[in-house]
Amino acid sequence: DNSSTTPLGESITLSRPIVLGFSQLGSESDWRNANSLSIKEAAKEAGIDLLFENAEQSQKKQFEAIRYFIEQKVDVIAIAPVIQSGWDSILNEVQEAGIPVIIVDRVVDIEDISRYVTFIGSDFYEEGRKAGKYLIDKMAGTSDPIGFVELKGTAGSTPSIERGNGFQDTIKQQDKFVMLKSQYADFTHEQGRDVMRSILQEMGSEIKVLYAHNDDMALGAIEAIEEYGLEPGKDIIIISVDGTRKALEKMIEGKINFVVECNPLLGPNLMQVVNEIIEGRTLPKRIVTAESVFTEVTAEREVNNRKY
Ligand code: GZL
Repeated sequence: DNSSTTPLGESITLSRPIVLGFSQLGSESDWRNANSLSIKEAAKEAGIDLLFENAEQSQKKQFEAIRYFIEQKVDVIAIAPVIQSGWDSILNEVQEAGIPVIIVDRVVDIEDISRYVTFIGSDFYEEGRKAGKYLIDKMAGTSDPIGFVELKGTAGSTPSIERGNGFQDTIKQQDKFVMLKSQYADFTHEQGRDVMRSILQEMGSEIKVLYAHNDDMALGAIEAIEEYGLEPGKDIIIISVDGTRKALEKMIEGKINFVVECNPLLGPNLMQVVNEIIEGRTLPKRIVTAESVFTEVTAEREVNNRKY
């Protein structure tokens, strides 16, 4: 059985499975779908009853899901917040209901961080830095101006903000890199393709590099680049983030040059934290997920291991 701590710190004993309400932000990408599957599988493994609500990238729907969890008197609420802002009042409501909160994947910008127990997610700034360092190494031999395009993820989301900052901070040390365009494409394949199509119409021949904040947008952009008549991975160097199977397959075809891994398999970590909260344990405020990078060489070895 499980013991849970009430806001007053007393411990009570649960003689039933723990109930976790999880507000998932959407199903916009392969990464997101792998993340959802990992959480569902891990809940089953752990014997935790999971109430799973998909907000289809709507913060308003996330609020509705969270109010539903409060009504259902779940034991713990986990949230993957679509954007960083706007969370203070809903988290005050959860606090008043006495339900502990775990933030997953992306970050919330709130006044009082005591509103959540811990944040489990990647260091997106570091992911951006890894992408920038690769580009600096790749272009070390030339001093000619290098025009690049950036496809950004969901506006106001932690991965988009931080992957942008990490990348720009790293390459701005060399003024040969010229940002031609930096546009949002919301982490989706379709918007990656459509936004890249219009950028190519405007300045196709000047583009030497594409930095996409996730694989789905990179894969969409590759379609647009090939339609336009250029060779992705050769005429335009392509750098992406996530490390999905589809991206590694494109890398093996030579159409993507570098992929920074962003690990979606947060399920087991999340369930561990849920159990520890119910047991009344104290937790670190931040749990960083382990991740690496992929090059043409490692893609070959890794591609068949990818679960997503
Ligand atoms: C990153 C996650 C991002 C992925 C995208 O942790 O929030 O959202 O990089 C996904 O693929 O859409």
